[in-house]
Amino acid sequence: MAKKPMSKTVALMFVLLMMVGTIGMLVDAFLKPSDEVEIPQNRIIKYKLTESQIKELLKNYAKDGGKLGLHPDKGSLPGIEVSTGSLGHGLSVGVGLSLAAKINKLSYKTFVIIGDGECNEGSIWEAAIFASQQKLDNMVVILDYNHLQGFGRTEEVINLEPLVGKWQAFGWSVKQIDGHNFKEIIEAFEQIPFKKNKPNIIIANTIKGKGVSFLEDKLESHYKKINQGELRIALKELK
Ligand SMILES: Cc1ncc(C[n+]2csc(CCOP(=O)(O)OP(=O)(O)O)c2C)c(N)n1
Ligand SMILES: [Mg+2]
Repeated sequence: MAKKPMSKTVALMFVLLMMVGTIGMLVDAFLKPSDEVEIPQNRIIKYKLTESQIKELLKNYAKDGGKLGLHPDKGSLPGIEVSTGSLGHGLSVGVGLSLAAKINKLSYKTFVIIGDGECNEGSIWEAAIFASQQKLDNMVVILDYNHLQGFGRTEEVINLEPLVGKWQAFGWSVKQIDGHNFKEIIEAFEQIPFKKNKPNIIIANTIKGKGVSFLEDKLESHYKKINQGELRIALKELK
């Protein structure tokens, strides 16, 4: 038996993931401090990297043979349980894990972060229909609604509106929050499941690159590599 309090660190992790525009997937159990649940040991992500290991990873970032690729690669590093990065795949994997929890009567929840541009993928909607048919109220999606994707504004590429109505029509229980507000993030997590037998989606309204003046809400921030001078400015602005 493992006891797992919900922590602000976890919420911070989600915010950071959203800020850097990462589409990732985490499987874990979020519980009120008084709750207890049996979490399968192989689902608990435990790892800590030393400073020199981090430096080594960054030195070989996105290089042939490097462990830290542009997209998460299963097996390259501890904690990366599935390869994602091809938009639209993570949700299907997450839905499968949620279904497995139901079948095996395990109490973990599955959290999947998806982007608004990622919702252009048909596989997102296929997974969404399946999750509601299976009544996966242990499934939580956080949709990073920053209105930007790789090559344009979401409204101009493929407009998702009315977004709340779409997810509701697909059988999900929807909550909208300010994705930069810790209080709202934590409150939303604490209310899961929003409704019995319905999968949950948190639509997090965000601003891409928030906090860094030359990246904030800028299309070019997506593929931009910042230089040393810009790095100094960014770090100063984020303090
Ligand atoms: C199937 C697929 N098509 C295209 C890409 C290239 N691509 C990577 S990120 C991205 C934009 C994603 O936009 P969004 O989901 O809104 O994420 P954000 O950049 O806002 O974090 C694109 C088109 C990809 N990774 N996978
Ligand atoms: Mg986006």
